[in-house]
Amino acid sequence: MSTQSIQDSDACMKIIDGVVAYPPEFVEKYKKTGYWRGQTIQDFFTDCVKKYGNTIAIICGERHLSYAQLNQQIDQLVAYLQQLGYRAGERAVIQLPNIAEFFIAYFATIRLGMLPVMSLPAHRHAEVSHFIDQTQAKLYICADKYLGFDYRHLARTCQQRCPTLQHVLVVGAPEEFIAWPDLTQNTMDGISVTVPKIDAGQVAFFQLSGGSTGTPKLIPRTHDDYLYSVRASADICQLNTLTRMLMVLPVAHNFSLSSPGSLGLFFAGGTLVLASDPSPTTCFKLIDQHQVNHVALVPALAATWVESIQQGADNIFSKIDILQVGGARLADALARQLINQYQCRLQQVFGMAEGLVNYTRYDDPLESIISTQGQPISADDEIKVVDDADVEVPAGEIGHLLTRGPYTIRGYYKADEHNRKSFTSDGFYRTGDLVRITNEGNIVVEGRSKDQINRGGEKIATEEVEQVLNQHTQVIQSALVAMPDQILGEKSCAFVQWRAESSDASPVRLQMQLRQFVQQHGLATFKIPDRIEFVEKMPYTALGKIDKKILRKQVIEKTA
Ligand code: AMP
Ligand code: DBH
Repeated sequence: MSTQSIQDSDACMKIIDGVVAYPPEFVEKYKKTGYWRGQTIQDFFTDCVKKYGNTIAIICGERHLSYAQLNQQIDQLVAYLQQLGYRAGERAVIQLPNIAEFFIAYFATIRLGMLPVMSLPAHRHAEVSHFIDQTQAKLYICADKYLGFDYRHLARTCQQRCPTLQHVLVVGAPEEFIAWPDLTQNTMDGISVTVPKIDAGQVAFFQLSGGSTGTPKLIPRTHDDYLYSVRASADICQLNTLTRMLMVLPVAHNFSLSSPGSLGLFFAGGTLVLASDPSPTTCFKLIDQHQVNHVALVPALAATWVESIQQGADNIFSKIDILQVGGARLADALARQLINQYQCRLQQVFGMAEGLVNYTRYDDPLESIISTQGQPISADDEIKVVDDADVEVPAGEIGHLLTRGPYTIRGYYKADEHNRKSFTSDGFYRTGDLVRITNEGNIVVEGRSKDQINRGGEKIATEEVEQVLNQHTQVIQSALVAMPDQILGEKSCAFVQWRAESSDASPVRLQMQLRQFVQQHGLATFKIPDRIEFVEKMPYTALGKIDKKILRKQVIEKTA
Protein backbone atom coordinates (compact mmCIF):
# COMPACT_ATOMS: atom_id res chain seq x y z
CA MET A 1 0.00 0.00 0.00
CA SER A 2 1.31 3.43 -0.85
CA THR A 3 0.26 6.51 1.03
CA GLN A 4 1.04 9.92 -0.24
CA SER A 5 0.21 13.31 1.20
CA ILE A 6 0.01 16.32 -1.01
CA GLN A 7 0.22 19.59 0.80
CA ASP A 8 -2.14 21.96 -0.94
CA SER A 9 -2.84 25.58 -0.19
CA ASP A 10 -5.58 24.87 2.30
CA ALA A 11 -6.00 21.14 2.49
CA CYS A 12 -3.88 18.14 3.18
CA MET A 13 -4.99 15.52 0.71
CA LYS A 14 -4.39 11.91 1.52
CA ILE A 15 -4.00 9.54 -1.42
CA ILE A 16 -4.03 5.84 -0.65
CA ASP A 17 -3.30 3.45 -3.52
CA GLY A 18 -4.35 6.01 -6.10
CA VAL A 19 -7.57 6.95 -4.29
CA VAL A 20 -8.03 10.41 -2.80
CA ALA A 21 -9.53 9.89 0.66
CA TYR A 22 -12.31 12.02 2.13
CA PRO A 23 -10.78 14.23 4.85
CA PRO A 24 -11.39 12.88 8.41
CA GLU A 25 -13.70 15.74 9.42
CA PHE A 26 -15.98 14.94 6.47
CA VAL A 27 -15.90 11.22 7.21
CA GLU A 28 -17.01 12.02 10.73
CA LYS A 29 -19.74 14.37 9.52
CA TYR A 30 -21.16 11.96 6.95
CA LYS A 31 -21.19 9.16 9.49
CA LYS A 32 -22.78 11.30 12.17
CA THR A 33 -25.59 12.42 9.85
CA GLY A 34 -26.34 8.78 9.09
CA TYR A 35 -25.50 9.05 5.39
CA TRP A 36 -22.66 6.61 5.76
CA ARG A 37 -23.82 3.56 7.63
CA GLY A 38 -20.86 1.24 7.46
CA GLN A 39 -22.74 -1.16 5.22
CA THR A 40 -21.01 -2.82 2.26
CA ILE A 41 -22.74 -3.38 -1.08
CA GLN A 42 -22.44 -7.08 -0.29
CA ASP A 43 -24.34 -6.69 3.02
CA PHE A 44 -26.81 -4.37 1.31
CA PHE A 45 -27.71 -7.04 -1.23
CA THR A 46 -27.86 -9.79 1.40
CA ASP A 47 -30.36 -7.61 3.26
CA CYS A 48 -32.45 -7.29 0.09
CA VAL A 49 -32.43 -11.07 -0.26
CA LYS A 50 -33.55 -11.49 3.36
CA LYS A 51 -36.38 -9.01 2.90
CA TYR A 52 -37.62 -9.99 -0.56
CA GLY A 53 -36.44 -13.62 -1.02
CA ASN A 54 -39.12 -15.02 -3.31
CA THR A 55 -40.06 -11.82 -5.09
CA ILE A 56 -38.86 -11.69 -8.69
CA ALA A 57 -35.76 -9.53 -8.82
CA ILE A 58 -34.88 -9.78 -12.51
CA ILE A 59 -36.70 -10.65 -15.68
CA CYS A 60 -34.23 -11.34 -18.47
CA GLY A 61 -35.84 -12.78 -21.57
CA GLU A 62 -37.56 -16.00 -20.49
CA ARG A 63 -35.70 -16.11 -17.20
CA HIS A 64 -37.44 -14.91 -14.03
CA LEU A 65 -34.98 -14.82 -11.13
CA SER A 66 -36.15 -14.27 -7.58
CA TYR A 67 -33.93 -12.43 -5.13
CA ALA A 68 -33.10 -15.79 -3.55
CA GLN A 69 -32.28 -17.42 -6.88
CA LEU A 70 -30.13 -14.50 -7.90
CA ASN A 71 -28.33 -14.75 -4.59
CA GLN A 72 -27.72 -18.45 -5.05
CA GLN A 73 -26.16 -17.88 -8.46
CA ILE A 74 -24.00 -15.13 -7.01
CA ASP A 75 -22.78 -17.56 -4.35
CA GLN A 76 -21.99 -20.12 -7.01
CA LEU A 77 -19.96 -17.61 -8.99
CA VAL A 78 -18.16 -16.47 -5.85
CA ALA A 79 -17.04 -20.06 -5.24
CA TYR A 80 -16.10 -20.46 -8.88
CA LEU A 81 -13.99 -17.30 -8.90
CA GLN A 82 -12.33 -18.32 -5.67
CA GLN A 83 -11.43 -21.64 -7.26
CA LEU A 84 -9.89 -19.78 -10.16
CA GLY A 85 -7.69 -18.15 -7.56
CA TYR A 86 -9.33 -14.79 -7.14
CA ARG A 87 -9.04 -12.99 -3.83
CA ALA A 88 -10.13 -9.76 -2.17
CA GLY A 89 -8.63 -6.61 -3.61
CA GLU A 90 -8.22 -7.95 -7.16
CA ARG A 91 -9.97 -6.22 -10.03
CA ALA A 92 -12.27 -7.47 -12.77
CA VAL A 93 -13.43 -5.50 -15.79
CA ILE A 94 -17.08 -6.26 -16.51
CA GLN A 95 -18.41 -5.49 -19.97
CA LEU A 96 -21.82 -7.02 -20.41
CA PRO A 97 -25.05 -6.02 -22.13
CA ASN A 98 -28.33 -5.83 -20.22
CA ILE A 99 -28.45 -9.43 -19.05
CA ALA A 100 -28.81 -11.00 -15.59
CA GLU A 101 -25.17 -12.09 -15.67
CA PHE A 102 -24.14 -8.47 -15.19
CA PHE A 103 -25.66 -8.44 -11.71
CA ILE A 104 -24.34 -11.88 -10.86
CA ALA A 105 -20.84 -10.77 -11.86
CA TYR A 106 -21.15 -7.41 -10.11
CA PHE A 107 -22.35 -8.78 -6.78
CA ALA A 108 -20.15 -11.90 -6.88
CA THR A 109 -16.94 -9.94 -7.39
CA ILE A 110 -17.95 -7.52 -4.65
CA ARG A 111 -18.86 -10.39 -2.32
CA LEU A 112 -15.41 -11.80 -2.82
CA GLY A 113 -13.96 -8.40 -1.94
CA MET A 114 -12.84 -7.87 -5.53
CA LEU A 115 -13.35 -4.54 -7.24
CA PRO A 116 -15.41 -4.63 -10.42
CA VAL A 117 -14.60 -2.07 -13.10
CA MET A 118 -17.57 -0.90 -15.17
CA SER A 119 -17.38 -0.86 -18.96
CA LEU A 120 -20.07 -0.13 -21.56
CA PRO A 121 -20.89 -2.48 -24.46
CA ALA A 122 -19.90 0.31 -26.88
CA HIS A 123 -16.34 0.38 -25.53
CA ARG A 124 -13.66 -1.17 -27.70
CA HIS A 125 -10.13 -2.38 -27.01
CA ALA A 126 -8.67 1.11 -26.48
CA GLU A 127 -10.93 1.72 -23.50
CA VAL A 128 -11.07 -1.84 -22.18
CA SER A 129 -7.30 -2.35 -22.27
CA HIS A 130 -6.87 1.01 -20.57
CA PHE A 131 -9.26 -0.04 -17.78
CA ILE A 132 -7.42 -3.35 -17.39
CA ASP A 133 -4.01 -1.67 -17.29
CA GLN A 134 -5.00 1.10 -15.00
CA THR A 135 -6.62 -1.19 -12.44
CA GLN A 136 -4.20 -4.10 -13.01
CA ALA A 137 -7.23 -6.27 -13.62
CA LYS A 138 -6.61 -10.00 -13.92
CA LEU A 139 -10.13 -10.86 -15.02
CA TYR A 140 -12.27 -9.62 -17.92
CA ILE A 141 -15.90 -10.70 -18.10
CA CYS A 142 -17.74 -10.21 -21.39
CA ALA A 143 -20.42 -11.67 -23.63
CA ASP A 144 -19.51 -13.58 -26.79
CA LYS A 145 -21.35 -11.22 -29.10
CA TYR A 146 -23.70 -8.30 -28.80
CA LEU A 147 -25.27 -6.18 -31.55
CA GLY A 148 -23.07 -7.83 -34.14
CA PHE A 149 -19.80 -7.21 -32.31
CA ASP A 150 -17.57 -10.07 -31.20
CA TYR A 151 -16.07 -9.36 -27.77
CA ARG A 152 -13.78 -12.40 -27.93
CA HIS A 153 -11.94 -10.53 -30.63
CA LEU A 154 -11.59 -7.58 -28.30
CA ALA A 155 -10.47 -9.96 -25.53
CA ARG A 156 -7.67 -11.28 -27.75
CA THR A 157 -6.34 -7.79 -28.35
CA CYS A 158 -6.46 -7.06 -24.63
CA GLN A 159 -4.69 -10.31 -23.87
CA GLN A 160 -1.84 -9.32 -26.15
CA ARG A 161 -1.60 -5.86 -24.69
CA CYS A 162 -2.34 -6.25 -21.01
CA PRO A 163 0.25 -8.24 -19.05
CA THR A 164 -1.95 -8.48 -15.94
CA LEU A 165 -4.90 -10.13 -17.68
CA GLN A 166 -5.16 -13.80 -16.71
CA HIS A 167 -8.68 -14.94 -17.44
CA VAL A 168 -11.45 -14.01 -19.83
CA LEU A 169 -14.85 -15.26 -18.74
CA VAL A 170 -17.34 -15.34 -21.60
CA VAL A 171 -21.12 -15.46 -21.32
CA GLY A 172 -22.06 -17.55 -24.38
CA ALA A 173 -19.66 -19.43 -26.64
CA PRO A 174 -16.18 -19.04 -25.10
CA GLU A 175 -13.94 -20.21 -27.97
CA GLU A 176 -10.45 -20.38 -26.39
CA PHE A 177 -11.57 -18.55 -23.23
CA ILE A 178 -13.40 -19.73 -20.11
CA ALA A 179 -17.12 -20.36 -20.34
CA TRP A 180 -19.48 -18.73 -17.86
CA PRO A 181 -20.31 -21.71 -15.62
CA ASP A 182 -23.80 -23.14 -15.28
CA LEU A 183 -24.70 -21.54 -11.96
CA THR A 184 -28.14 -23.12 -11.75
CA GLN A 185 -26.73 -26.57 -11.04
CA ASN A 186 -25.17 -25.67 -7.68
CA THR A 187 -22.00 -27.49 -8.71
CA MET A 188 -19.98 -25.31 -6.36
CA ASP A 189 -21.84 -26.50 -3.26
CA GLY A 190 -19.46 -27.84 -0.69
CA ILE A 191 -16.65 -25.47 -1.60
CA SER A 192 -15.94 -23.37 1.41
CA VAL A 193 -15.78 -19.72 0.56
CA THR A 194 -13.87 -17.20 2.58
CA VAL A 195 -15.78 -13.96 2.45
CA PRO A 196 -13.47 -11.22 3.65
CA LYS A 197 -14.40 -8.52 6.10
CA ILE A 198 -14.61 -5.32 4.09
CA ASP A 199 -14.59 -1.79 5.45
CA ALA A 200 -17.49 0.19 3.93
CA GLY A 201 -15.27 3.24 3.70
CA GLN A 202 -13.16 1.43 1.11
CA VAL A 203 -13.60 1.58 -2.65
CA ALA A 204 -16.24 -0.92 -3.77
CA PHE A 205 -15.92 -0.56 -7.53
CA PHE A 206 -14.84 1.72 -10.34
CA GLN A 207 -17.42 3.75 -12.19
CA LEU A 208 -16.90 5.35 -15.62
CA SER A 209 -16.37 8.94 -16.50
CA GLY A 210 -17.05 10.53 -19.86
CA GLY A 211 -14.07 12.70 -19.07
CA SER A 212 -12.63 15.56 -21.03
CA THR A 213 -9.01 14.57 -21.45
CA GLY A 214 -6.99 12.05 -23.42
CA THR A 215 -7.67 8.88 -21.51
CA PRO A 216 -10.93 7.93 -19.80
CA LYS A 217 -10.71 8.38 -16.04
CA LEU A 218 -11.87 5.83 -13.52
CA ILE A 219 -14.06 6.85 -10.62
CA PRO A 220 -13.48 5.05 -7.33
CA ARG A 221 -16.78 4.79 -5.43
CA THR A 222 -16.87 3.59 -1.84
CA HIS A 223 -19.57 1.32 -0.37
CA ASP A 224 -20.61 4.04 2.05
CA ASP A 225 -20.91 6.89 -0.42
CA TYR A 226 -22.56 4.91 -3.21
CA LEU A 227 -25.14 3.24 -1.00
CA TYR A 228 -26.13 6.57 0.45
CA SER A 229 -26.90 7.89 -3.03
CA VAL A 230 -28.80 4.70 -3.82
CA ARG A 231 -31.00 4.67 -0.70
CA ALA A 232 -31.72 8.39 -0.91
CA SER A 233 -32.56 8.09 -4.62
CA ALA A 234 -34.94 5.19 -4.03
CA ASP A 235 -36.60 7.34 -1.41
CA ILE A 236 -36.91 10.45 -3.57
CA CYS A 237 -38.28 8.36 -6.44
CA GLN A 238 -40.64 6.51 -4.09
CA LEU A 239 -39.71 3.05 -5.29
CA ASN A 240 -41.42 0.14 -3.56
CA THR A 241 -42.12 -3.57 -3.93
CA LEU A 242 -44.62 -2.80 -6.69
CA THR A 243 -42.08 -0.96 -8.83
CA ARG A 244 -41.40 -2.69 -12.12
CA MET A 245 -38.49 -0.93 -13.74
CA LEU A 246 -37.47 -1.36 -17.35
CA MET A 247 -33.70 -1.15 -17.80
CA VAL A 248 -33.18 0.40 -21.21
CA LEU A 249 -29.88 2.27 -20.82
CA PRO A 250 -26.68 0.24 -20.37
CA VAL A 251 -26.79 -1.46 -16.95
CA ALA A 252 -23.31 -0.36 -15.91
CA HIS A 253 -24.01 3.33 -16.41
CA ASN A 254 -24.21 5.31 -13.21
CA PHE A 255 -27.74 6.51 -14.00
CA SER A 256 -28.86 2.89 -14.54
CA LEU A 257 -27.12 1.55 -11.48
CA SER A 258 -27.87 4.18 -8.88
CA SER A 259 -30.26 6.97 -9.81
CA PRO A 260 -32.16 5.12 -8.39
CA GLY A 261 -31.51 2.43 -11.00
CA SER A 262 -31.18 -1.26 -10.34
CA LEU A 263 -29.58 -0.89 -6.91
CA GLY A 264 -32.32 1.50 -5.80
CA LEU A 265 -34.87 -0.93 -7.11
CA PHE A 266 -33.33 -3.89 -5.25
CA PHE A 267 -33.28 -1.78 -2.11
CA ALA A 268 -37.03 -1.25 -2.49
CA GLY A 269 -37.78 -4.87 -3.43
CA GLY A 270 -39.11 -4.23 -6.92
CA THR A 271 -38.67 -6.12 -10.17
CA LEU A 272 -36.16 -5.24 -12.87
CA VAL A 273 -37.02 -5.98 -16.50
CA LEU A 274 -33.96 -6.02 -18.74
CA ALA A 275 -34.29 -4.70 -22.29
CA SER A 276 -31.92 -6.29 -24.79
CA ASP A 277 -31.93 -3.11 -26.87
CA PRO A 278 -33.52 0.34 -26.53
CA SER A 279 -35.75 0.21 -29.62
CA PRO A 280 -39.47 0.99 -29.26
CA THR A 281 -40.24 -2.42 -30.77
CA THR A 282 -38.40 -4.25 -28.01
CA CYS A 283 -39.22 -1.91 -25.13
CA PHE A 284 -42.92 -1.23 -25.77
CA LYS A 285 -43.56 -4.95 -25.86
CA LEU A 286 -41.73 -5.50 -22.57
CA ILE A 287 -43.62 -2.64 -20.92
CA ASP A 288 -46.93 -4.21 -21.89
CA GLN A 289 -45.93 -7.76 -21.15
CA HIS A 290 -44.54 -7.07 -17.67
CA GLN A 291 -46.66 -4.09 -16.59
CA VAL A 292 -43.59 -1.92 -16.31
CA ASN A 293 -44.25 1.30 -14.38
CA HIS A 294 -40.83 2.98 -14.21
CA VAL A 295 -38.49 3.81 -17.10
CA ALA A 296 -35.30 5.88 -17.34
CA LEU A 297 -34.18 7.28 -20.69
CA VAL A 298 -31.77 9.79 -22.18
CA PRO A 299 -33.48 12.63 -24.11
CA ALA A 300 -32.46 11.13 -27.46
CA LEU A 301 -34.32 7.91 -26.68
CA ALA A 302 -37.35 9.76 -25.35
CA ALA A 303 -37.46 11.58 -28.69
CA THR A 304 -37.20 8.31 -30.61
CA TRP A 305 -40.02 6.79 -28.59
CA VAL A 306 -42.18 9.88 -29.22
CA GLU A 307 -41.53 9.53 -32.93
CA SER A 308 -42.59 5.92 -32.82
CA ILE A 309 -45.85 6.88 -31.08
CA GLN A 310 -46.44 9.58 -33.66
CA GLN A 311 -46.10 6.90 -36.30
CA GLY A 312 -48.87 4.87 -34.73
CA ALA A 313 -47.47 2.93 -31.80
CA ASP A 314 -49.47 2.94 -28.53
CA ASN A 315 -48.85 5.86 -26.20
CA ILE A 316 -46.52 3.90 -23.98
CA PHE A 317 -45.83 6.92 -21.75
CA SER A 318 -49.40 6.92 -20.44
CA LYS A 319 -48.97 3.32 -19.28
CA ILE A 320 -46.05 3.95 -16.97
CA ASP A 321 -46.08 5.89 -13.69
CA ILE A 322 -42.73 7.60 -14.04
CA LEU A 323 -40.46 8.51 -16.90
CA GLN A 324 -37.04 9.67 -15.79
CA VAL A 325 -35.00 11.59 -18.34
CA GLY A 326 -31.35 12.46 -17.79
CA GLY A 327 -27.81 12.21 -19.05
CA ALA A 328 -28.13 15.20 -21.35
CA ARG A 329 -30.21 18.36 -21.45
CA LEU A 330 -33.87 17.66 -22.14
CA ALA A 331 -35.31 20.35 -24.41
CA ASP A 332 -38.16 22.23 -22.74
CA ALA A 333 -40.32 21.60 -25.81
CA LEU A 334 -39.90 17.83 -25.58
CA ALA A 335 -40.55 17.92 -21.82
CA ARG A 336 -43.74 19.89 -22.42
CA GLN A 337 -44.84 17.52 -25.17
CA LEU A 338 -44.24 14.47 -22.98
CA ILE A 339 -46.37 15.94 -20.22
CA ASN A 340 -49.13 17.66 -22.18
CA GLN A 341 -49.51 15.44 -25.17
CA TYR A 342 -48.55 12.06 -23.75
CA GLN A 343 -49.77 12.35 -20.13
CA CYS A 344 -46.34 11.49 -18.92
CA ARG A 345 -45.27 11.84 -15.29
CA LEU A 346 -41.81 13.19 -15.88
CA GLN A 347 -38.77 13.47 -13.68
CA GLN A 348 -35.57 15.17 -14.84
CA VAL A 349 -32.31 13.72 -13.59
CA PHE A 350 -29.04 15.60 -13.80
CA GLY A 351 -26.24 13.45 -12.49
CA MET A 352 -22.66 12.41 -12.91
CA ALA A 353 -20.73 9.25 -12.16
CA GLU A 354 -18.39 11.38 -10.04
CA GLY A 355 -21.25 11.83 -7.58
CA LEU A 356 -23.77 14.66 -7.43
CA VAL A 357 -27.25 13.73 -8.64
CA ASN A 358 -30.20 16.14 -8.93
CA TYR A 359 -33.85 15.26 -9.37
CA THR A 360 -36.96 17.27 -10.00
CA ARG A 361 -39.35 16.09 -7.30
CA TYR A 362 -42.72 14.54 -8.16
CA ASP A 363 -44.61 17.34 -6.39
CA ASP A 364 -42.65 20.20 -7.98
CA PRO A 365 -44.68 22.70 -10.02
CA LEU A 366 -45.00 21.53 -13.63
CA GLU A 367 -42.95 24.45 -14.93
CA SER A 368 -40.00 23.40 -12.76
CA ILE A 369 -40.26 19.84 -14.00
CA ILE A 370 -40.31 21.08 -17.59
CA SER A 371 -37.53 23.60 -17.48
CA THR A 372 -35.14 22.70 -14.66
CA GLN A 373 -32.91 19.79 -13.73
CA GLY A 374 -34.05 19.77 -10.12
CA GLN A 375 -32.28 19.79 -6.79
CA PRO A 376 -29.52 17.69 -5.25
CA ILE A 377 -30.21 14.49 -3.36
CA SER A 378 -28.70 15.66 -0.11
CA ALA A 379 -28.94 18.66 2.16
CA ASP A 380 -25.19 18.22 2.48
CA ASP A 381 -24.48 18.42 -1.24
CA GLU A 382 -22.54 21.66 -1.36
CA ILE A 383 -23.12 23.61 -4.56
CA LYS A 384 -21.20 26.65 -5.78
CA VAL A 385 -21.75 28.55 -9.01
CA VAL A 386 -18.57 30.48 -9.83
CA ASP A 387 -16.95 32.61 -12.52
CA ASP A 388 -13.64 31.85 -14.26
CA ALA A 389 -11.76 33.09 -11.19
CA ASP A 390 -13.68 30.75 -8.85
CA VAL A 391 -15.62 33.67 -7.35
CA GLU A 392 -19.29 32.94 -6.72
CA VAL A 393 -21.58 34.70 -9.19
CA PRO A 394 -24.64 36.67 -8.02
CA ALA A 395 -27.75 34.57 -7.38
CA GLY A 396 -29.48 33.48 -10.57
CA GLU A 397 -26.54 34.11 -12.86
CA ILE A 398 -24.79 31.50 -14.97
CA GLY A 399 -21.46 30.09 -13.83
CA HIS A 400 -19.39 26.95 -13.40
CA LEU A 401 -20.91 24.34 -11.14
CA LEU A 402 -18.64 23.13 -8.35
CA THR A 403 -19.76 20.51 -5.87
CA ARG A 404 -18.66 18.60 -2.81
CA GLY A 405 -20.71 16.19 -0.76
CA PRO A 406 -21.35 12.82 0.86
CA TYR A 407 -21.28 10.83 -2.39
CA THR A 408 -19.04 12.94 -4.63
CA ILE A 409 -15.48 11.72 -5.13
CA ARG A 410 -12.47 13.77 -4.11
CA GLY A 411 -10.38 12.60 -7.05
CA TYR A 412 -10.21 10.28 -10.03
CA TYR A 413 -8.23 7.07 -9.66
CA LYS A 414 -4.47 7.44 -10.11
CA ALA A 415 -4.78 10.80 -11.79
CA ASP A 416 -2.86 13.27 -9.62
CA GLU A 417 -2.18 15.76 -12.34
CA HIS A 418 -5.68 15.70 -13.76
CA ASN A 419 -7.13 15.93 -10.25
CA ARG A 420 -5.34 19.18 -9.60
CA LYS A 421 -7.38 20.65 -12.46
CA SER A 422 -10.65 18.85 -11.84
CA PHE A 423 -10.89 19.56 -8.11
CA THR A 424 -10.38 22.72 -6.10
CA SER A 425 -7.84 22.64 -3.31
CA ASP A 426 -10.69 22.33 -0.82
CA GLY A 427 -12.13 19.30 -2.55
CA PHE A 428 -14.89 20.66 -4.78
CA TYR A 429 -15.35 18.78 -8.05
CA ARG A 430 -15.31 21.02 -11.12
CA THR A 431 -18.22 19.51 -13.02
CA GLY A 432 -17.51 21.42 -16.23
CA ASP A 433 -21.20 22.27 -16.43
CA LEU A 434 -22.48 25.83 -16.75
CA VAL A 435 -25.57 26.26 -14.63
CA ARG A 436 -27.77 28.77 -12.91
CA ILE A 437 -29.93 28.33 -9.85
CA THR A 438 -33.55 29.47 -9.98
CA ASN A 439 -35.28 31.35 -7.15
CA GLU A 440 -36.80 28.05 -6.08
CA GLY A 441 -33.34 26.52 -5.81
CA ASN A 442 -33.51 24.37 -8.90
CA ILE A 443 -30.47 23.86 -11.10
CA VAL A 444 -30.72 24.66 -14.80
CA VAL A 445 -27.96 23.31 -17.04
CA GLU A 446 -27.19 26.11 -19.48
CA GLY A 447 -24.12 24.74 -21.16
CA ARG A 448 -20.71 23.30 -20.62
CA SER A 449 -17.18 24.57 -20.23
CA LYS A 450 -15.49 21.16 -20.48
CA ASP A 451 -14.29 20.06 -23.87
CA GLN A 452 -16.71 17.21 -24.17
CA ILE A 453 -19.47 16.24 -26.58
CA ASN A 454 -22.69 14.80 -25.19
CA ARG A 455 -23.86 12.49 -27.95
CA GLY A 456 -27.30 11.42 -26.77
CA GLY A 457 -25.99 10.94 -23.23
CA GLU A 458 -22.78 9.24 -24.36
CA LYS A 459 -19.90 11.50 -23.46
CA ILE A 460 -16.96 12.04 -25.79
CA ALA A 461 -13.77 13.66 -24.53
CA THR A 462 -12.76 15.55 -27.67
CA GLU A 463 -9.07 15.38 -26.81
CA GLU A 464 -9.11 11.59 -26.80
CA VAL A 465 -10.43 11.42 -30.37
CA GLU A 466 -8.15 14.24 -31.56
CA GLN A 467 -5.12 12.40 -30.21
CA VAL A 468 -6.04 9.39 -32.30
CA LEU A 469 -6.76 11.42 -35.46
CA ASN A 470 -3.45 13.23 -35.05
CA GLN A 471 -1.62 9.91 -35.18
CA HIS A 472 -2.68 9.43 -38.81
CA THR A 473 0.36 10.14 -40.97
CA GLN A 474 -1.59 12.45 -43.27
CA VAL A 475 -3.11 14.54 -40.48
CA ILE A 476 -1.35 17.73 -39.41
CA GLN A 477 -3.84 18.47 -36.66
CA SER A 478 -7.50 18.00 -35.84
CA ALA A 479 -10.27 19.45 -33.71
CA LEU A 480 -13.43 17.66 -32.67
CA VAL A 481 -16.48 19.81 -32.00
CA ALA A 482 -20.14 19.26 -31.26
CA MET A 483 -22.72 19.83 -33.97
CA PRO A 484 -26.44 20.04 -33.23
CA ASP A 485 -28.49 16.96 -33.99
CA GLN A 486 -32.26 16.68 -33.97
CA ILE A 487 -32.35 13.29 -32.29
CA LEU A 488 -29.12 12.93 -30.34
CA GLY A 489 -28.88 16.55 -29.27
CA GLU A 490 -25.27 16.61 -30.37
CA LYS A 491 -23.08 14.70 -32.79
CA SER A 492 -19.37 15.05 -33.41
CA CYS A 493 -17.65 16.80 -36.27
CA ALA A 494 -13.90 16.48 -36.79
CA PHE A 495 -12.11 19.32 -38.50
CA VAL A 496 -8.97 17.89 -40.00
CA GLN A 497 -6.00 19.73 -41.42
CA TRP A 498 -4.68 17.31 -44.03
CA ARG A 499 -1.21 17.23 -45.57
CA ALA A 500 -1.45 19.14 -48.83
CA GLU A 501 0.49 16.60 -50.91
CA SER A 502 -1.91 13.80 -50.05
CA SER A 503 -5.15 15.29 -51.32
CA ASP A 504 -5.55 13.26 -54.51
CA ALA A 505 -8.12 10.85 -53.06
CA SER A 506 -11.77 11.91 -52.94
CA PRO A 507 -12.96 13.49 -49.66
CA VAL A 508 -15.45 10.69 -49.20
CA ARG A 509 -12.67 8.11 -49.38
CA LEU A 510 -10.52 10.07 -47.01
CA GLN A 511 -13.38 10.36 -44.57
CA MET A 512 -13.91 6.62 -44.71
CA GLN A 513 -10.21 6.03 -44.20
CA LEU A 514 -10.14 8.26 -41.15
CA ARG A 515 -13.22 6.69 -39.60
CA GLN A 516 -11.65 3.28 -40.10
CA PHE A 517 -8.47 4.57 -38.55
CA VAL A 518 -10.32 5.62 -35.39
CA GLN A 519 -12.18 2.32 -35.33
CA GLN A 520 -9.00 0.27 -35.78
CA HIS A 521 -7.51 2.22 -32.96
CA GLY A 522 -10.14 0.60 -30.79
CA LEU A 523 -12.15 3.59 -29.66
CA ALA A 524 -15.77 3.12 -28.62
CA THR A 525 -18.22 3.19 -31.52
CA PHE A 526 -19.87 6.41 -30.36
CA LYS A 527 -16.50 8.22 -30.53
CA ILE A 528 -16.10 7.75 -34.29
CA PRO A 529 -16.65 11.22 -35.82
CA ASP A 530 -20.09 11.59 -37.37
CA ARG A 531 -18.83 14.19 -39.81
CA ILE A 532 -15.37 15.05 -41.06
CA GLU A 533 -14.41 18.39 -42.60
CA PHE A 534 -11.05 18.88 -44.27
CA VAL A 535 -9.57 22.34 -43.85
CA GLU A 536 -6.45 24.02 -45.15
CA LYS A 537 -5.87 25.85 -41.92
CA MET A 538 -7.42 26.11 -38.49
CA PRO A 539 -8.81 29.29 -36.94
CA TYR A 540 -6.95 30.37 -33.79
CA THR A 541 -7.85 32.33 -30.70
CA ALA A 542 -5.76 35.26 -29.50
CA LEU A 543 -3.99 32.80 -27.21
CA GLY A 544 -3.02 30.62 -30.16
CA LYS A 545 -5.40 27.74 -29.38
CA ILE A 546 -7.61 26.28 -32.11
CA ASP A 547 -10.77 28.35 -31.99
CA LYS A 548 -13.50 25.76 -31.54
CA LYS A 549 -16.17 28.43 -31.26
CA ILE A 550 -15.57 29.37 -34.88
CA LEU A 551 -15.50 25.71 -35.93
CA ARG A 552 -18.81 25.06 -34.18
CA LYS A 553 -20.30 28.03 -36.03
CA GLN A 554 -18.89 26.77 -39.31
CA VAL A 555 -20.40 23.33 -38.94
CA ILE A 556 -23.78 24.81 -38.03
CA GLU A 557 -23.67 26.93 -41.20
CA LYS A 558 -22.59 23.97 -43.31
CA THR A 559 -25.33 21.70 -42.00
CA ALA A 560 -28.10 24.31 -41.99
P1 AMP B 1 -20.17 11.77 -16.47
O1 AMP B 1 -19.31 12.72 -15.68
O2 AMP B 1 -19.47 11.11 -17.60
O3 AMP B 1 -20.91 10.83 -15.60
O4 AMP B 1 -21.28 12.68 -17.19
C1 AMP B 1 -22.03 13.57 -16.43
C2 AMP B 1 -22.35 14.78 -17.24
O5 AMP B 1 -23.49 14.54 -18.08
C3 AMP B 1 -22.76 15.98 -16.44
O6 AMP B 1 -21.66 16.66 -15.89
C4 AMP B 1 -23.49 16.79 -17.49
O7 AMP B 1 -22.58 17.44 -18.34
C5 AMP B 1 -24.20 15.72 -18.30
N1 AMP B 1 -25.59 15.54 -17.83
C6 AMP B 1 -26.08 14.53 -17.10
N2 AMP B 1 -27.41 14.69 -16.88
C7 AMP B 1 -27.77 15.84 -17.49
C8 AMP B 1 -29.00 16.57 -17.62
N3 AMP B 1 -30.14 16.11 -17.10
N4 AMP B 1 -28.97 17.74 -18.29
C9 AMP B 1 -27.82 18.20 -18.82
N5 AMP B 1 -26.64 17.56 -18.75
C10 AMP B 1 -26.61 16.39 -18.10
O1 DBH C 1 -24.96 11.41 -17.28
C1 DBH C 1 -24.70 10.86 -16.21
O2 DBH C 1 -23.58 10.46 -15.92
C2 DBH C 1 -25.83 10.66 -15.21
C3 DBH C 1 -27.10 11.09 -15.52
C4 DBH C 1 -28.13 10.89 -14.61
C5 DBH C 1 -25.57 10.04 -14.01
O3 DBH C 1 -24.32 9.60 -13.70
C6 DBH C 1 -26.61 9.84 -13.09
C7 DBH C 1 -27.89 10.27 -13.40
O4 DBH C 1 -26.33 9.24 -11.91
